[in-house]
Amino acid sequence: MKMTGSQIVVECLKKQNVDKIFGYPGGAVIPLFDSLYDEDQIDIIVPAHEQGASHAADGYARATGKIGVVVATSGPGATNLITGIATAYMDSVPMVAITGNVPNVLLGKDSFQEVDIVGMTMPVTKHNYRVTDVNQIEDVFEEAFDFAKSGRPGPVLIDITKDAFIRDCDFNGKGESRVQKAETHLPLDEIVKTINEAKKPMIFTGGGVVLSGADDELYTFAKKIGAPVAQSLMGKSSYPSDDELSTGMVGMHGTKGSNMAFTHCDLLIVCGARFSDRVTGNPKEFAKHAKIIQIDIDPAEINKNIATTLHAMGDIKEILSKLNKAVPEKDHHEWIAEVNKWKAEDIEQLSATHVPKEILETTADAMGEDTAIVTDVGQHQIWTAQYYHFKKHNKFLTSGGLGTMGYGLGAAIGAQVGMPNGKVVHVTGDGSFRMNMNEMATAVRYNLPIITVLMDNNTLGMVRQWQTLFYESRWSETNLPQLDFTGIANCYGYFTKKVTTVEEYKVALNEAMDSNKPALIHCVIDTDAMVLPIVPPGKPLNKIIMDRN
Ligand SMILES: Cc1ncc(C[n+]2csc(CCOP(=O)(O)OP(=O)(O)O)c2C)c(N)n1
Repeated sequence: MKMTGSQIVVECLKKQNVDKIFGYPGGAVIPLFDSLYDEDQIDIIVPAHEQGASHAADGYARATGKIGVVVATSGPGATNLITGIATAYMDSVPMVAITGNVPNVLLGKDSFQEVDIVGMTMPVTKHNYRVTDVNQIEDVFEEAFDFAKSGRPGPVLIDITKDAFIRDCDFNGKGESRVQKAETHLPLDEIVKTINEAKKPMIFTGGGVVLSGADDELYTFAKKIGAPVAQSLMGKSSYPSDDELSTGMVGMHGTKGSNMAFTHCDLLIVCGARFSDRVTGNPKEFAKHAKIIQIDIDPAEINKNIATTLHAMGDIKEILSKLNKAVPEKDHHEWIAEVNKWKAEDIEQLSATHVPKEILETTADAMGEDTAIVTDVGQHQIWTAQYYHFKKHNKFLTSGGLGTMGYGLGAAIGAQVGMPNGKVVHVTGDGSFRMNMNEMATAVRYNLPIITVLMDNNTLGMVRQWQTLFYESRWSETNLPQLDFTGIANCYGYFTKKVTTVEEYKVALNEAMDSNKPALIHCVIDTDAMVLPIVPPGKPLNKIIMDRN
C-alpha cells in the first residue's frame, strides 16, 4: 500500500506500541503533525519548550520502562532537544528523538532552520540517522527502537528531511518491536567461590538494577549472602532505604556507613554501576582491600574506571536470579556489627533536625508505593536521595550523570503522563525551577496533578556550599533575588501555598493532594543549610566530612 513518509512514521510508531509522544510543531514537521491529526491511537503532549519535551520523554521512559518518544522541528527545535538527549544518554534512558530537517536539496546550504543535528548529537546518542529517502523510513524505525532498548538502553535520533516526509512509497508493515536479548557471560563457579570466601562482603547497586527491574532479585541476593547494600545516586530506589542491610549512598555525598565499608570490605559486588568519579573519590584508594566482582550489561563498562577481579555480563535481573540459586546462605554478623558502628554515626548526623529532612520525610510518609519522586539538581536533589524513605518499587527520577538543572518539571510531566493513577512529587530548588518553570503551562494544560516542592534557599545552594567549604565563603554570583513563586504559579492556574515551617508544610501537602491540580508548595529554607556528609572532590572515601566544625 502506498503511503507518505509521515504516514509511515505514524504506522511505525503504532507498530512499536507507542501511544504517547512529546512534541512541538514547526515547518519541517508539519507533514508529521498533519498525519497525527486524525490519529486516535497516539496522544501528543505539547510542552512549552522542546527541552521540556525531551525531559518529559525521558521521565516517561524512566517511570514506565517504555521507550520515550519526542518530536521537534529542524534548527532551534532540534538543538533545544540536545540537553535532554544528553541527560538520557548519561543515565541510559531509552528514547527515540525524531527531528524534521530542511528538504534534501537545501541541505548543506545554511538554509533557514537547517542544522546538522546528526553531527551535533553523535556523541550523546547510541546511534543516529539522517533519512533523506522515504524508502528508508521503515527499516530505520525498526532498527532505531531496537537500538534504544536493547542491551544498555539509550537515546537514538532520527532526522528526516521534509521531502522524505512528503514523498510516498510502498508501506510493507515492518517496524515491529524486537528487542534483542543481551548475551550472558557468567563465570558462576568462580563468583560463588569468591562470595563463599569473603569475610567482609559489600554490595554496590546503580541505575542498572533499576533499569533491569531487578530490585526483588537484589533483595533476595543481599539477604542470602548477608552483605550490606550501598547505592549510587542512580541506584537509590533499587533497595528499600530502611532495610537493616542498607547503608545508603556511597561517594561524595555518601554515608559514613557506606564510605567506610567500601574502604574496609574484602569483596565488593557491583551491580549496574559505573564507578563515576562522584562515587570513587580518589580511584587509587577506592576499595583497595577488596576483590571486585562487576555485573553489567554493557561490555564497555567492564574495567572502564576501576579494575575488577571478576565480571559477569548481561541482564542483571537474569544474572542475579541465577546467582540466587547458586550462592550459599551466609551470616556475617561481625562484619555487619562493624558496619553498624559507622552507621550509628550516620544516624546521629542524619537525624539532626533539619527542615529539608523533615519536609522530605513528611512527604515520603504521605506517599505510597506507586510514586515517582523527581528532582532537579543541587542540594535538594541529594537531600531527597538521603532523606526520602524509598519504599519498594518507588521510582526515583534524577539527572545523575549529566546533572541537568531544569530536568525536574519536564521529567515529572512525562512521569505523570506515564502513570496517570500514580503520584508524582517533584522536588526542586529556586535556581533549577527558574530554568524550566515555563512547563507549569504544560502541567495545567494536561491537568497533571504533579506536586512541586520548591526548596527556596535564595541561592544556588550546592555551588554556595562548595564556595563556603573550598573557596573561603567567597559567594561569587550565587545569591538569587527573591521571586514571588506562588504568584507566578497562581497565574498559570496552580494550587499554591508558601510555608516557612514543617507544620505548615504538612497542612499544605494535604491540601495540595486534595486539590487534584498541579501544585506548588514554596518552602522557605535556610540559605546556609548544607548537604552533609561530604567527601571533598578527589579525596579518598574515608576523608569524609560529617559536620561543619
Ligand atoms: C544546567 C546547569 N547549569 C549549572 C549547573 C551547576 N550547578 C549545579 S548545582 C547548582 C545550584 C542549584 O541551585 P538550586 O536549583 O537552587 O538548588 P539547591 O542547590 O539550592 O538545592 C548549579 C548552578 C548545573 N548542574 N546544570
